[in-house]
Amino acid sequence: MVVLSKPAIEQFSYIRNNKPTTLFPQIPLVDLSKPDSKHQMIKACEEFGFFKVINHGVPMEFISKLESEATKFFSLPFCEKEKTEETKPYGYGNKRIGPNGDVGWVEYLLLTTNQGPNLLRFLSGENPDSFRLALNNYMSAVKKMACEVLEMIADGLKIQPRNVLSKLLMDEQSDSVFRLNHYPPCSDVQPLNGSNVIGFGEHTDPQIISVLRSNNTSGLQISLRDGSWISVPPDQNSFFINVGDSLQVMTNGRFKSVKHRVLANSVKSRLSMIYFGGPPLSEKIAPLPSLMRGEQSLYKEFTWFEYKISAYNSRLADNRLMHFERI
Ligand code: GA4
Repeated sequence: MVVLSKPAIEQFSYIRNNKPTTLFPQIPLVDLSKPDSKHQMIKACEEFGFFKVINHGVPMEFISKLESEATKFFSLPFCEKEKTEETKPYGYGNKRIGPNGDVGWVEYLLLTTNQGPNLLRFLSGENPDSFRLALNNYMSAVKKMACEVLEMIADGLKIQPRNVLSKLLMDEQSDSVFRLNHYPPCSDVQPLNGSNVIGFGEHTDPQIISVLRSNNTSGLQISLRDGSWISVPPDQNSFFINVGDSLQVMTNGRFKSVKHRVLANSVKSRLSMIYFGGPPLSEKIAPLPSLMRGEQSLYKEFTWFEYKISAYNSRLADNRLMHFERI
């Protein structure tokens, strides 16, 4: 069993398992092979900023290969995993999330996606080539699916050209990132009665769109508009799509970036893989003109670089868009 390095229990936050206050709503489900999927996506992005996709076209062999490579990687001794530390924030991380004091019951590997042959050069372990191949195959397939989703969203919003959003992910300079999160079971930390240890604290994703897949372990929760939290039943054969802060701005607030968090499981390990589709650093993040119909922008103009700098000066749970809203 993998245990995270020296947990100082007081560092971790706990969440009381409060009973649901609202009727448990269904997580929106979008079948990518259905003709009306674009309309369902728009509705889900407006209501939840979150939905699940099936018939996604990502080959199962890519998914299971990466899952088994990642499992092997996280089972290595700490001193081996540590060797893959890169220039912050990239590489291997353990408990510490971001530079400003956030911690979670999690270890992870954070990678840039657009480094060509240089990609993952720092990976160590028993068979780094096979891990690299699995990562590259998975990331390309998931990026393709993310672009299809963004093109369907553009169609659903009746904006042209339909690649207005997907081209930002396809750009050679796109600042997209990829994250493997491993949440070991936390049986050695005694959860207070009826409470859970936080694996990854509440936050919104800064990018345009995030595509998440996990093994069959629960833990992911999303926050609804009324502030209540609902648990997302795990489904290892599907993907979950999150609206990020940048897409909230590009739709002038019509879509909301979804606040989410992960609770650690006391029995099972959770492994998740997340592709965060982001724009090039120099890209201006502003509402798409064709969506404005005479409206005022809710946001000041800023570049993705400026937003990223500000994000890395924030704590995980902060409302990062607040600084960019017009008063
Ligand atoms: C949240 C989404 C992605 O995991 C991430 C995270 C990043 C990090 O772990 O380095 C951040 C976090 C995330 C938002 C605020 C800042 C930056 C940690 C943190 C405290 C890779 C990202 O892009 O933003």
